[in-house]
Amino acid sequence: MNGNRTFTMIKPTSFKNGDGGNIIARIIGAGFKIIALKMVKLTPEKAAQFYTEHDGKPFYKSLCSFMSSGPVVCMVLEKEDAVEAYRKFIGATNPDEAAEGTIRKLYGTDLQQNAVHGADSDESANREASFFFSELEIINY
Ligand code: IDP
Ligand code: MG
Repeated sequence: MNGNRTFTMIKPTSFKNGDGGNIIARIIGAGFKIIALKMVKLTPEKAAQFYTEHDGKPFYKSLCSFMSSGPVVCMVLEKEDAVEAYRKFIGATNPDEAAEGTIRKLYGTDLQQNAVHGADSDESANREASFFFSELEIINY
């Protein structure tokens, strides 16, 4: 059975551009319940820790530098089959390949600045939620 929680971040450029509010409104409109939310500015080291699975890939350093270039908005979301539903909602990694109406298609500008992060498995969702939030900060309705 799939879990009902996922983790997401609004990436620095989308927040800087003023798209944060619209993205959050769309997330809520699509039926995801926000059960944790905070804004943080990562250091390059913290970003590297968060994206450790990509260590060694050609885009790793640039990704960590980008993700620490400004504030990100972190959220834990609840919905049935949350991870899969959210990945579908945000669209493909590359905004050019993302389906019409998805967050990355609407707000992403290139492969790196693709508007939002979305966890890729229940295991990642749990790890990523714990990376940013304590138990007290995740609301149990
Ligand atoms: P995902 O965000 O759809 O799960 P991942 O493959 O996990 O995609 O990559 C993490 C992030 O790294 C992407 O969201 C994107 O910002 C960036 N990224 C992935 N592949 C490339 C690339 O080939 N060039 C530049 N940035 C990339
Ligand atoms: Mg990923």
